[in-house]
Amino acid sequence: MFDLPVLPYQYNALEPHLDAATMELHHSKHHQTYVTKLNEAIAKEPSVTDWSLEKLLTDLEQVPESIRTAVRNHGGGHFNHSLWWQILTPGGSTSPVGTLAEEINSTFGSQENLKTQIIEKGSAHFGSGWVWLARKGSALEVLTTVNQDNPLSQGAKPLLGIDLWEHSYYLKFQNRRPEYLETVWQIVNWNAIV
Ligand code: MN3
Repeated sequence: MFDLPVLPYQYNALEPHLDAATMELHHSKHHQTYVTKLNEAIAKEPSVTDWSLEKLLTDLEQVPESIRTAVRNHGGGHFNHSLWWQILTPGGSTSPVGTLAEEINSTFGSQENLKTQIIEKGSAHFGSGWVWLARKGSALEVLTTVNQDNPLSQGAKPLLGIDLWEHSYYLKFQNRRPEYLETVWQIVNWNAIV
């Protein structure tokens, strides 16, 4: 059984960047639905009931076909949103530090260049999905996935993910996805990203 995680802050804590109404709907309705539907799917296949969420997504091709699409969508939704709440913090935190800061500089040239890539790729992504900073082998990369797909299923480890679904920003930003991405960048919790 998977559970909806408790947010590490109040629904209004990310104001004025992300509004309380969006946060409450996103957590208590959207994320809860992913958890509920993931549990319904897992209940049908005892062979995977003791698998961790990471294993379900990493070894997605070994998940029984009868529930694979449900695990992909709702397991992905549960994992992605659990990470999402963790990588945000009121007012943002310090810039990347230590090894990650060095890796970002050597891969992208600067933290500013990483931000530019995230915003460009996130803005250009068609429809719903996520934009990621992920680690594949020893390399960092920026990529997008469709729907609730996760880099784990593509052999990469997600470090930072930004939700591109309209439910994440439409109440406040309407169609202005680049402005939303720029705003999210200001409240990233770099202390949570390793
Ligand atoms: Mn979402």
